[in-house]
Order: sequence, then structure tokens, then C-alpha cells
Amino acid sequence: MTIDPATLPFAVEPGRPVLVSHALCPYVQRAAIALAEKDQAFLRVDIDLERKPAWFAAVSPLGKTPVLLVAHDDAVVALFESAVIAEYLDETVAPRLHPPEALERARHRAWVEFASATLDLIWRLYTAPDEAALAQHTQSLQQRLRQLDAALDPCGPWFGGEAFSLVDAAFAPVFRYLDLFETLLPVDWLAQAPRAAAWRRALGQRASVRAAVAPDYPQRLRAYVARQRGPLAERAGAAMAAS
Ligand SMILES: N[C@@H](CCC(=O)N[C@@H](CS)C(=O)NCC(=O)O)C(=O)O
Repeated sequence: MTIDPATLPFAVEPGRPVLVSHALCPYVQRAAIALAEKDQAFLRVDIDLERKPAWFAAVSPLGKTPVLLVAHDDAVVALFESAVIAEYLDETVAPRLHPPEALERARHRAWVEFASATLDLIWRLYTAPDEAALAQHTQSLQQRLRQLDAALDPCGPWFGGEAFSLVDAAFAPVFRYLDLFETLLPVDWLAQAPRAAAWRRALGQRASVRAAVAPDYPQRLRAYVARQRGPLAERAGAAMAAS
């Protein structure tokens, strides 16, 4: 999709793509982590998804973040969908984050899809309408994390072993939700997933992962969850009131 740069309220310069973002979006974090791992300069433009600016409709056909805007000739090309953005970056900016071997690369793509399905489940969990639904989604998420554990490289520290990959970028935002949920629910999410627990710790230390959100992300995420309906939202609201 080609955009007239004059319609945008910021410049998209050659060699400095623009990541159109939302402060809490886990899919944005994937792209931000990939950009940082590649040491690629970029401008991050956060928008309010509840009040989308007019120019956003032209760059995002699905009305979703992330979008990567890339200068091309005299125009700007808008890439949407986090997996597409990550793959484009991986093909054009070193170092490669995908494994070199086709079968292993396909396996990694499959686990990026698994990360997206896990994010859907997390959304169902924090919008669960009652305690029974919350308990059911909690169990489902624990089961997902056990499946993930079994797919991890036994030696770590990353999903595929020694090399940080796009699967690592896809799961780092998943673990950020657990940081909040642990404060609201008496659940040990990774009790039966020891490799995933170690992986989560390693991701939490990674500079690219830390830089993918602002310092006030935990408070903003809690406030966002508190604005939803259901038992987890109520717990988040109570925790905010107590702090
Ligand atoms: N499949 C998309 C999912 C992106 C997505 O769901 N983004 C959310 C924010 S995290 C969004 O923009 N939702 C639209 C809205 O809230 O109006 C991707 O991987 O990029």
C-alpha cells in the first residue's frame, strides 16, 4: 500500500522506518523487539486506538497496530500485520533472526502463530465474564504454557537455543501479561513449565525486550485491564485503589 508522505503528520525518512504503535499492544512489541535486535533506527509513533487519527485509516486497512511505514522512492509503503513486518525486517536487515534451515524456520513460524493464539486466550482471560470462565481460561493458559515448555530448546536460553529469534520476540509480550496476572490471581503459571520459567527470566533481562515498552507500562496495563468487565478487571481495579 503506497501512501503520499504529505498526508502524514511526521516524516518517514529513508533508513528510518516509522513504527505506528499503541503503548500496550503486544503485536507492536514484536516489531519493536525485532527492530532493536537489528539495531535499526526507527521512529515510534504511538496512537490512541480509541480515538484513531484520520491518517491512520489510510495506512492500516484493518485499523490495527502495528504498521511499519517504509520510505520507498518518493512515496511511503505501509506494511501491516506483525508477522509480515517481522519477516520483512528479517529479510532486509541483518542479523537474521529466523533460523537458516527451512524446516526449523517453518517450525519457528508455527510457534509465532501459537504465540498469537495464546494472546487471544489471554484476552479471553482478562475479559472473562464470571469466575467460572476465568477458572476455565486460567486452566487453558496453564495448559498452553506446558505445551510451550515441551517445544523449547532444552538448553536455552532462547526458544531455539543459543540464537535469539522471532519466536522470542513473539513470546516476550505474552510473559508481560503474566507479570500482572500474578499480582491479581493466586496462580503459579509456570509451576509445571520449568524451561518456560527460565526462558521468561532470560527474556525479562534482554535489552530489546525491556525497551519495547515505556517504564509506566505495568501501571497502564493494570489500568487498561481494570477498565474491562469481569472478575479480573474488578481485581485490577481494587489493586489500583489500594496502591
Ligand atoms: N494480527 C495482527 C493483530 C494486531 C492487533 O490485534 N492489534 C490491536 C492492538 S494490540 C489493534 O490494533 N486492535 C484494533 C483496535 O483496538 O481498534 C498482528 O499480528 O499485527
